Amino acid sequence: MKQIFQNGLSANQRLQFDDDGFVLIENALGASEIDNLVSIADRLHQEHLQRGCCTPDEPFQMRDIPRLDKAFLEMVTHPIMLPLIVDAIGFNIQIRTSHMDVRPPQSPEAGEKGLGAKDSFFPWHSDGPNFGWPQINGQIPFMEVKVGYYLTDLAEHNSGAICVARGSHRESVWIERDGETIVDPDRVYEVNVRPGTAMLWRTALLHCLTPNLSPLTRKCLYFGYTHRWVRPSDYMHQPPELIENCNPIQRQLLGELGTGKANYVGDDPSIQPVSRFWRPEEEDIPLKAWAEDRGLPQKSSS
Ligand SMILES: O=C(O)CCC(=O)C(=O)O
Repeated sequence: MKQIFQNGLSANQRLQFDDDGFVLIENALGASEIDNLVSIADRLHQEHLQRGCCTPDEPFQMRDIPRLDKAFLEMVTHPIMLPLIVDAIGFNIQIRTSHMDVRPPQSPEAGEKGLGAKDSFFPWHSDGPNFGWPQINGQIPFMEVKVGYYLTDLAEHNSGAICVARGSHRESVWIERDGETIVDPDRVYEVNVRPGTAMLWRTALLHCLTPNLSPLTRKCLYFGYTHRWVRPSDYMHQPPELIENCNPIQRQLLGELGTGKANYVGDDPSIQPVSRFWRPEEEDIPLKAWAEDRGLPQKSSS
């Protein structure tokens, strides 16, 4: 199947991103990209199994993944997804978090609790810091998008796919049923997709996982992009040897200013204190010119 390069979200994708809170991009990854990413995930998983850090039947996650392999670093600026990300949230962004998830098949008991129930293996939640994001009239402002890249087949019900509650970023989707508070089943979308599909989604959306009752181990990658003035959650600074080999856009997305080699924060004696995360100079924000070249908007969505 053909990979389609877009210069931003289409009108329908924009509507779905605003209303439902997510869009799916089929064939975001080509067959050889998928094979390469799966082999990296398998290698990292094997290394941890050999060190006894996890057992074969346990879910395995690694975070801050651009430092783990060059192919993961390159996913940060994936040519199909970056125009959509920048169109959705703007160019003044960086990676807040990233993770690789490997979820082996589970026993049937994992399916006995209600989907996303509090006592299930993966309850409904939206992503946020301890003590929560600020809220406006009960809603979380648009703080962040994530891209999920699905590397294995999740087309079947209960194959460990993520479920999102449509529209839960803009209104409550909780209802009472049989004495329990549940997410309205009409709002639940099980992301049953083929390998190579990507999902661009607002992390304010409620999400949970179906149990993996399939015979396949589920493998996927996530990259969360937030405004530059929010602190990353997976790192303070990336290792200098990683930054050294990055291009300027990768450096921006990995949270650095300028070349990443100097202290750019708070060192201007004429304006004290100053932070270039708030007041970026041209060299701090190469994604701005990149976005302008593509006619992408200057402002984030709401
Ligand atoms: O799809 C997954 O494995 C987990 C997704 C999730 O909870 C997240 O990215 O915050």
